[in-house]
Amino acid sequence: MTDEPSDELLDEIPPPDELPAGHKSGFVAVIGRPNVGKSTLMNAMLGQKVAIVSPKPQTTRLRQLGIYTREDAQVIFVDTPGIHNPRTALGQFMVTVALDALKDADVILFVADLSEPVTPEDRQIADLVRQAQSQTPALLVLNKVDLVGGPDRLQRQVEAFRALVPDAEWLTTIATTGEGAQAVMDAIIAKLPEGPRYYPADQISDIAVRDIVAEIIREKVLLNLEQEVPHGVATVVDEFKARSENLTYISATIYVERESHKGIVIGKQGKMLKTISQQAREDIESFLGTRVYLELWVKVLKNWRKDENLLRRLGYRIHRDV
Ligand SMILES: Nc1nc2c(ncn2[C@@H]2O[C@H](COP(=O)(O)OP(=O)(O)OP(=O)(O)O)[C@@H](O)[C@H]2O)c(=O)[nH]1
Ligand SMILES: [Mg+2]
Repeated sequence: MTDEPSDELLDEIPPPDELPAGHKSGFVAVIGRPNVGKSTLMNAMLGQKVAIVSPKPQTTRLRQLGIYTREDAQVIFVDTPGIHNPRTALGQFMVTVALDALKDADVILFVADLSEPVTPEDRQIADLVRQAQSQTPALLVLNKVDLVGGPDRLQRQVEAFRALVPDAEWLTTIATTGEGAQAVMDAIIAKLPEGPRYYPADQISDIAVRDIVAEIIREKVLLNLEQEVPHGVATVVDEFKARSENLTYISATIYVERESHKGIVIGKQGKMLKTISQQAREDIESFLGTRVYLELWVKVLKNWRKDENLLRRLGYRIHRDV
């Protein structure tokens, strides 16, 4: 036995120099308008929670990889922020992130919410997908089938969405239960080109552990607070220390845009912050596999969403290889 679990995992999958003939790999851009279930679907296909999820639109802000490795294939999902008409520098950044992922993709996964009527945003995204299709195969995933209603509406909805990208293969899913996720994975692998394993077999994401921790804290803010506040919230982990094998000390800051929002996040006698902290700590503990001592601070950073310098300071940067 070794204390490094990665070694055990690697034992099950052959090393890169012994990949079977015909090994497939590539990048899958997961795109769609906000709140359709892109991150939930990616987590379902990976069988692990890599990306945070919430009922509020514009939950995902950063491009985030979810890496799935099996013996004969490696699928690298690129979860992206929902494509929408941006009103702030943050929104503009998020849409750029999504469009960049589309350019580099080997397969496009266009996710739509089958329970809602087709929106202008769905049409805009469909235009992009159709343009890309001459070079990149696309799959249309019709999610939230459980919320559609009777068979007549189901058929009408499927037809309306299929008409957006008539040449794309389509599938239906319930991302929250994982129904249909395996079929989507199989359809993706069938479309991937042959290629090497780009990432080690035990790597599930490209985002640093402390950034995942910051995202978990932001998820709890999103889940507990009403519409206006969470969209102006950014979270940063300031300190992350293993105090012992079994205890991790984490200090993090929740940035808000206004003084009044600070009071809301803290709540009466600190109650709201306590709830956020408890829920975050539980998730971080199961993610890290250690006990966690979590210290949270709330600070005001006026109008950070409109300020490009502050955006960069908070980690919202476009990464370009060239
Ligand atoms: N009933 C139902 N709810 C779903 C399904 N898939 C996702 N949801 C819910 O829809 C909400 C949005 O899910 P997300 O995965 O955060 O959506 P997203 O497309 O990543 O959203 P952004 O990151 O904001 O672009 C969450 O509350 C999910 O639990 C589904 O198949 N059925
Ligand atoms: Mg998301």
